[in-house]
This record gives sequence, structure tokens and C-alpha cells, in this order.
Amino acid sequence: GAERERVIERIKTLLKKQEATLVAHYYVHEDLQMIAEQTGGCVSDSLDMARFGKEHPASTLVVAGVRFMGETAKILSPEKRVIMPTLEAECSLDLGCPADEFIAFCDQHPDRTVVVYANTSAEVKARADYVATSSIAVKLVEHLKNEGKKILWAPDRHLGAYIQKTTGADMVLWDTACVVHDEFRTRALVDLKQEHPDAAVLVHPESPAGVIELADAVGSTSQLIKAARELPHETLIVATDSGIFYKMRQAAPHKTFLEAPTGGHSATCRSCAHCPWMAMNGLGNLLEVLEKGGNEIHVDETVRQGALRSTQRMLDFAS
Ligand code: CIZ
Ligand code: SF4
Repeated sequence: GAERERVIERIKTLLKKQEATLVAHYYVHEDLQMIAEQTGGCVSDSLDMARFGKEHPASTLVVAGVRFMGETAKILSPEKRVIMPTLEAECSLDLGCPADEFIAFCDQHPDRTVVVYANTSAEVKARADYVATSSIAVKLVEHLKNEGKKILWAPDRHLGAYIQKTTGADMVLWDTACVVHDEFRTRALVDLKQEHPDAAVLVHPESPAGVIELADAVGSTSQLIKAARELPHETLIVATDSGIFYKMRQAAPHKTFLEAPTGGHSATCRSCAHCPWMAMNGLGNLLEVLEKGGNEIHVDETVRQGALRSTQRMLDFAS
């Protein structure tokens, strides 16, 4: 209503006044994705959020997503002020890979090249040789395998197993999962496919192996949006966070999108697959952080230098 419009206009004004740019992930509320689009910010996956934030001249980056995305922005742009609508937005992969345990695990495998998913803390990245997002993880491990390297992968076990299967690399895997993608159900997806035999299935590789096997396209959020546009199918069954539908509908407005079934799926559940931490970002706390400040991301300088090395290697490899 009118109140929402007023808040949106106030946010846009404050962004401009503070020379701030809004960098939003595909999984946050569509109001925030829309504001980012309309104000010259960006809406993207974690790799492109990192690139955009680094290259943009704004003195303040407002990162709407989860904590590791704010940290990545700060790692790459220490001179910028990086703020977030909330500092409570975590990630189950980050939480499932505490730095001390991770460092001990790496120390047990000194012969392995350490590759970590972007969904990790700055401390974990500082111990890694490479950071990877889902859009480049397969290519990066393939490349390292061809150099004769053995890999230690952390933290997402489903993504790790998918990379291992795809590349045939020698990998040891950390054992944790994304609370959202881990809930997609193979049997229920088989049933849904039978109801919609002409549909294509799009799957993010943080999903269980059985779900990935049913996919017509497997990839990062950006890659799935591209597949939604390019595949000839009129109906698409999508196994990733429901926040993605805002961009998918833009990419393929005439197509029909169905949510892949989750453990909690029922006829009344409209967004079963939605990250509880991404959902903490809203118009209210975005306005508040712009009005009052606070919620600034700080990364210890020694840790930042270490994390920058592995993160920069990712950007160099991706470019
Ligand atoms: O699941 C996530 O948090 C994803 C897909 C992050 C990313 O790489 O954009
Ligand atoms: Fe982490 Fe999963 Fe949420 Fe992404 S969707 S931020 S991987 S818990």
C-alpha cells in the first residue's frame, strides 16, 4: 500500500544521499531486488555480488543477503563501508564449518589443495587455497585435477559430491548441508514430473544427489535463470530457494514455474524452500540501517589478507 511506497521512496533517497549502492542476492524479498535494480545496484549470485561491489565506485555497499556476502564485500573492498539490513542473517553452511574444526581438518590433509565454497566465514577462507562459488566450482576443480592436485572440499557435501562425480577428482569432503536445499525430496519430485511430463527440472547442486539426477539443468542461481530463459520447455520445476522466481519470471515471463517438493511440502505451503536467514532482510531493516547506521561489517586485517588471497584467486580464475 501507500506505506510500502513511502518506505521504498525513502530508501531510494537515502541510498542516493549516502552514495550507497544496494547489492542484493536472488533469494531476498523481491521488494529489495526491485530497489536494487531501480537504483543502479545489482541483483545476482554471490560471485557477481562480489565482483559488482569491488568494481562499483560507491563509498558504501549495502549488502542484502547473508553474512558471508557482507564479509566478501569487505574482504574485497576494505576502504568501503559495508552495511547489512541485519547482522543476524547466517548460513547453515557457514555455521556448519567452524574455523577451528576446519583448520584441524585441513591440517590432517596437508597434501590436498583446499577449496572452499563462498558460503564460509572469512577465517575459513583465510585457511583455503581457493574460494569457489557454485557457478565455477566444477570448472575450478577440473582445472586443479588436470594439474595433478588432490582436493579438500568444504563445507557443502551435496555440492562436493556433485563436483566429485562430474570431474572424477580425488576429493575429501566436509560434511554439512544447506538447510533449504537439503529438503528437496527425490520421490516427490519423481511424482511431480509424472504429473508434468513436459516440464524441465532445474536444480541447484546444493540439493541431494537423487534430486540432481532428475535434473535437465544443474547450476548456480545465475545459470538456472539462464536455463529458464533458454530451455524450450514451457513448464519448469525449480529446486532452489523460491526467492529466485522474481528473476526467473522476468527472464521467461510466459512460462509456468513450479516449486520442487520439499520435506515440508503441502498444498498450502507456497514457499517451502525459502532460506530463513535471507528472509530476515526486509524493507523495515533496510530503511533502519540507512537511517541510523550500524550493522557494519568488520573483518580483522590479518584474516582479511588471508581471505583476500583465496578470494582473489577465485576472481582471477573466473575472469
Ligand atoms: O545457496 C546460496 O546461498 C547460493 C546459491 C549462493 C550463491 O552462490 O549465490
Ligand atoms: Fe546458506 Fe542455504 Fe541460506 Fe544459501 S539458502 S544462505 S546456502 S542456508
